[in-house]
Amino acid sequence: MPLTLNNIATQGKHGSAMMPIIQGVGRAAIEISAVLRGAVFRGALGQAGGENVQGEQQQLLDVLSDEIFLDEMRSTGFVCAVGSEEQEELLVIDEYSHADYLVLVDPLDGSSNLDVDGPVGTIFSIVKRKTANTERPHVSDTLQSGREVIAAGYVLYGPSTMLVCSVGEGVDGYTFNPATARFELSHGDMRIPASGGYYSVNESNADQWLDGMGAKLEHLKSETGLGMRYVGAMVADMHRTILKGGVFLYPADSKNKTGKLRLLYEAIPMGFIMEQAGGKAMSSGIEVLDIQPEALHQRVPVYLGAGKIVDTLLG
Ligand code: P6P
Repeated sequence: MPLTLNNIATQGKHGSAMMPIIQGVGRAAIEISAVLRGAVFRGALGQAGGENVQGEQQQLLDVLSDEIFLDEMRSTGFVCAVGSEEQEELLVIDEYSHADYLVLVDPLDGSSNLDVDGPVGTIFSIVKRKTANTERPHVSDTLQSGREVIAAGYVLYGPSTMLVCSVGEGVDGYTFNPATARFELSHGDMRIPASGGYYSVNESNADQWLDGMGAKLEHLKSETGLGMRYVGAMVADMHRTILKGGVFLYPADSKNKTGKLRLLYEAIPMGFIMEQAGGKAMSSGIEVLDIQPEALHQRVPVYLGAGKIVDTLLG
């Protein structure tokens, strides 16, 4: 009998509390996957016409994925608020504003890949509120370092739909099985290889990188001979890095002086997963999970991969 997301309840001291929320993520993933696969027939590809809080062109599917995710978090009954890449402010779930947990989410990561049928993903992390349950959840509840994350993970919408997650007891990958209409354990105890794999970066930015990253990357390439792969969707690049080895990086550059990727719903959840998979998660001179967040949509540079390779890169 294959293990399903119910397996999460057996993992560590947080598993039983996290299972219903991650099952909600799984329901959202199934709905989003179905929407993505039929989007072209409903004219749902393309831009929504507005910009998100990041100043990026919102895709129609960004908006729809955000709505689906929020609705499934509401249906768990255990989530009091959601911080989303697509929403400027914290979204309080009024009917459950007394609940214990908040979820940070990038509902549709890499959505610029959609109109070329490339892989995209959902990235999430779960934290316990700091405010009393009798109070209204506040954005300060989300400003917790990665060391306080209870669970995190991602969904990869590729040839198959995978949900990869951790409650602090290692990393497990579940693949959606169309025959049974549920996620089933397919990649138990995912661990990043210590050597080999690829370096993964948008190298077209190299002449704009800060912190001497151009020379550092050339040093890594000469020391390791690693090949390069880059999809342009963090979830896909990170998933390959965990399975095949290497390093994913997005340095600060002259356009994005504090980095492009968002701390709360990209760097921290992916850093949590990378550390749980035996890898290293660095930002500028500090481990990602040690950064004290100051704002919901704060950006940071990231260097995520096998420990020795990250150390060779950063020196
Ligand atoms: P670039 C997608 O927009 C995203 O937030 C990540 O998923 C991805 O790693 C990165 O930005 C890609 O950025 O500048 O290479 O297109």
